[in-house]
Amino acid sequence: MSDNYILYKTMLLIRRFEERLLAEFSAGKLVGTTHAYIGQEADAAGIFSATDPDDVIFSNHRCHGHFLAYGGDAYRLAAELMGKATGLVGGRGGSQHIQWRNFYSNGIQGGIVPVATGMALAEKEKKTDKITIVFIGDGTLGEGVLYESLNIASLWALPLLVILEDNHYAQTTPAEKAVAGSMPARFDAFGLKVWERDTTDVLKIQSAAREAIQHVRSGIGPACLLLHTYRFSAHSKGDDPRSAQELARIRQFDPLTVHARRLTAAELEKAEAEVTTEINDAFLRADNDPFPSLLVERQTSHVGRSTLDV
Ligand SMILES: Cc1ncc(C[n+]2csc(CCOP(=O)(O)OP(=O)(O)O)c2C)c(N)n1
Ligand SMILES: [Mg+2]
Repeated sequence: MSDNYILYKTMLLIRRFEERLLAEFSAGKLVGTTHAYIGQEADAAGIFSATDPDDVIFSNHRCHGHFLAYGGDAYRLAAELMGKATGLVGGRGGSQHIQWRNFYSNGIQGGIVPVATGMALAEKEKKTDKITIVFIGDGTLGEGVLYESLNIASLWALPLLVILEDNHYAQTTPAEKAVAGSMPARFDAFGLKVWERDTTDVLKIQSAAREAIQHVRSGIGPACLLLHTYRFSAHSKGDDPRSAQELARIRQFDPLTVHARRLTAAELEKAEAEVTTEINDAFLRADNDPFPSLLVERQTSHVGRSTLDV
């Protein structure tokens, strides 16, 4: 299989997973809310084609695309989103709080950045060559803890790569109403080298990611990969202030269409068939799985035991 095919299939898997997820949400099958990655697929596919399997990943509330591109299992993710016992974290984390191998996500904006910085310090102390990658959005540039973390990461030359996905909105607030000055200057001020790309072409993102990752892995210090992108769906469910014209305009940058030109018709058909089977199997299996038992948890937890003893 060619690299172009793998990149396309990764993006298609994310797209079809998220489309199915939105349908399942509307059918009342999901627990909690969900944030779809539709439109941003080239970021995840490009970045994770450039990482090492042992690198440590911290994702945010919009984590499904990152997780699938990391190599995560669509079935275990679907089960988690449905609150099933077979989910990634036993059905307790839902859409925003998942963990598998070296992949962690957290829904508190910016909250995961100091944790990622600490993980980068740990790996440096252990003298591994793992780097730590943390994903944030443009709206998270307003969180002060980001800058405390950048300061320490730079002073201590930590192997931390901050990936800023600027999709131009934080929920319903356009970035120009929330972010003063220049985005790259905020990282430059702390001495981080910045790779900035305004593209939905997965190959361009892959090559920028390779450079930024190589820089961080070499031990020079932290860096930032700033990717301007577009999200096509609402922030979570139904909260979308954008006009039909704006949505039509950004749809022209669909990363799947951009990359599809590099594949044959037979390859496109094959990718679609394989992904459809994988998604159907994942959701069908997850739907049939049991919910976790609350009773078992009460009897085995400390609080549960003392309550029962009283
Ligand atoms: C500390 C904190 N404040 C508010 C929220 C609610 N919230 C969830 S996502 C979001 C917008 C995030 O925007 P951005 O960082 O640009 O990421 P995007 O959703 O665009 O991917 C907000 C306000 C939160 N999760 N955490
Ligand atoms: Mg945003």
